[in-house]
Amino acid sequence: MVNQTVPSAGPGPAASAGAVSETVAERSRLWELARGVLDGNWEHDHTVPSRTLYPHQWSWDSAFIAIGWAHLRPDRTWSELTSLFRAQWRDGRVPHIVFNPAVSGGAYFPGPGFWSSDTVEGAPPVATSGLVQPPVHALAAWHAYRRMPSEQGLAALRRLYPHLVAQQRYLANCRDVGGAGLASIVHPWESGLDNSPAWDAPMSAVPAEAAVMRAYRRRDTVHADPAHRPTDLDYARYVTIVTAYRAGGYRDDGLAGRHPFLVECPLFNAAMGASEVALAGIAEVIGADPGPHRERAVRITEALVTRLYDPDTGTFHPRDLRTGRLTPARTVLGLTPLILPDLPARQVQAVLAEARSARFGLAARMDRPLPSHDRTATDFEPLRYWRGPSWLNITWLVRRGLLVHGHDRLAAGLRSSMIELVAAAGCHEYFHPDTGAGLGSSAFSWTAALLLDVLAD
Ligand code: 2M8
Repeated sequence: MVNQTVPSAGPGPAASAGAVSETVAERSRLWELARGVLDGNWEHDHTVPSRTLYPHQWSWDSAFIAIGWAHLRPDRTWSELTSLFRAQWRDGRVPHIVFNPAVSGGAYFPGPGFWSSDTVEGAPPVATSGLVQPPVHALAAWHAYRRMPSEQGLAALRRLYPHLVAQQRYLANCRDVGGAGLASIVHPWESGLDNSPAWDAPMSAVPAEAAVMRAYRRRDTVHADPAHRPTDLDYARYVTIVTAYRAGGYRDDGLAGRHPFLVECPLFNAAMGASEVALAGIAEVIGADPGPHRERAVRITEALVTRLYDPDTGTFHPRDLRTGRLTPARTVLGLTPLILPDLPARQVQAVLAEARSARFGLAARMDRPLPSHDRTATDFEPLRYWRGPSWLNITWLVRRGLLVHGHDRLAAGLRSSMIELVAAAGCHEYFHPDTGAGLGSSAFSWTAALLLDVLAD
């Protein structure tokens, strides 16, 4: 793999308190491993999450990946985000998949033909999905810039700023189905945690039968163990929900009366709030007004606390707008509002207690990685995707949240845990939450990218 640029950051100094054997040699080995994954997944102007499972561009993957490139090739940070936002729809939505026309339409299900974005007014010339993903992009752009400030980065921020603002405006104006200042997701794929137990309650109301999938060919189960992936019944419901949204031309007006899945997600809205904080930072360096972004961040945080915090469980839960109720599962989604700097002390303390409990096992020295679901729950599944396994992007976000609120020792526990996972198993897509064994794709981009980011700390 050719790489003409010498990393300006590099793996950094060896050893930090509580870390795994962070010798210079080991850090260099991990650095090169991660670099190899990102280089191998680079595709002319973006990075695929995985060559096999996900051969196109994914929205929130690109945001995390952009952070990793800042440590190797900052030019690629900006190329990654620029190529994604080139596919932004006229209404401001940033599609969750941008299809590479050079890749066969059958390589991924559901492919471009299923989404039919070309028939929709306001969609870009390139084929995309019609859904979105958690808006972590402003957060990522700002984080990457602060990691590696440069004239090129500043110019990129200037170009990206109006697009990032339009992305937030779309969510605030078109997706506030509940009318309380939070954005709703219209599909579990929009959460990024596709088959999380968080969606079991709202998904059970979506009319579908597993037999629906006989009409389609899933591609994910060709590359990954079906026992680790969402079930056919999950997929039947995924298809049913997209079909309903697509039938309305992916329009958002009147969703409350007609759409089968409408949920306010804590992670999605925490990302939206944290991105307003990041936009305030960006606005300051490019000479725009940070005030409105700060105000919006405060309002989103307030709405999140009012709507999604449950004082009885002491954590955040998604709200199902079809029933008006909070969904009962205690998943890792509940910990992610920590990324909001204005989260009140009461909620910070409650979420910390939840994170440190046997459910998630957060500690300054983790004995096992952070799971995606409550380990003590009867429906905890250590192998199945977002129903138990550990993921580095979520661990990275929770770690950021801990740093934002000054819990450096706990943040160090997560950092060590991330490094240990990759040191032992490689840059896997996700990891067994007990043994740390690598699962899913073995050369996964956001794992590599976020490993680089924590190694550089
Ligand atoms: C997974 O989601 C896609 C659908 O978007 C899939 O399963 O085919 C999720 O892990 C999601 O968070 C991620 O962005 C995507 C690509 O890595 O894969």
